[in-house]
Amino acid sequence: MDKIKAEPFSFPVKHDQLALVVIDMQRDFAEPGGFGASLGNDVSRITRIVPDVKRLIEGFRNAGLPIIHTMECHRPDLSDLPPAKRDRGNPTLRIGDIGPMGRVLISGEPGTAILPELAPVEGEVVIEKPGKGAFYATKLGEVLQQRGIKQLVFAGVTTEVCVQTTMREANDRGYECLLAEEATESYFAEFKAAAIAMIRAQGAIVGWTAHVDDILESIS
Ligand code: TIU
Repeated sequence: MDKIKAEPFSFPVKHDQLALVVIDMQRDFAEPGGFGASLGNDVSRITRIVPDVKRLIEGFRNAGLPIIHTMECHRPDLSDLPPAKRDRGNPTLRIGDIGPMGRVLISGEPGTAILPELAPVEGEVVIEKPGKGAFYATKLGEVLQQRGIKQLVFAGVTTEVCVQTTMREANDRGYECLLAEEATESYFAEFKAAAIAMIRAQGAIVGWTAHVDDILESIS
């Protein structure tokens, strides 16, 4: 059996069941004027991981392995936006408001798009999701089942919000999950470190973590 060097122990990779899931690498989380910035965050932390996310995407593309991109966003009529989500906190812009990149986190708006360097290509799955987790109110589970995918490598943002929520949802559904450490980021360095530590604690209670180089070496 092939293994990827990982923590807390090697990841038992099955190449015919493996896919990459890139979570929410959208302008709204990475550029000034978007949703992440409206919450008071330093968005430059997010742009720094783009080269590593890109390396991972290109590695999966070159290996002919499936890639799934997710986008956190809502319908223009806000029918999938619970008031409890819209009204939480004190952002400068709320979801659905008009900002410098169009309506914040609304499907089809310029700011909602995936960063151009990481844009999906034909044949890759794009899942629009109204929640932090990518399984809630989406077709992700069916897509994975139809394709026989049982192992997921995760990249994207933010580590402790949408990435970790989706990993927990996937773990409960029986998927083996591996987080690519350099290809995920948080607005808070200590939250990224804590999320990585809690995911792989207790014998990989939520999943494994590995370096991008070790993942790429295994699939090339
Ligand atoms: N994609 C994602 O993580 N959505 C967030 O709102 N993250 C924050 O950290 N705010």
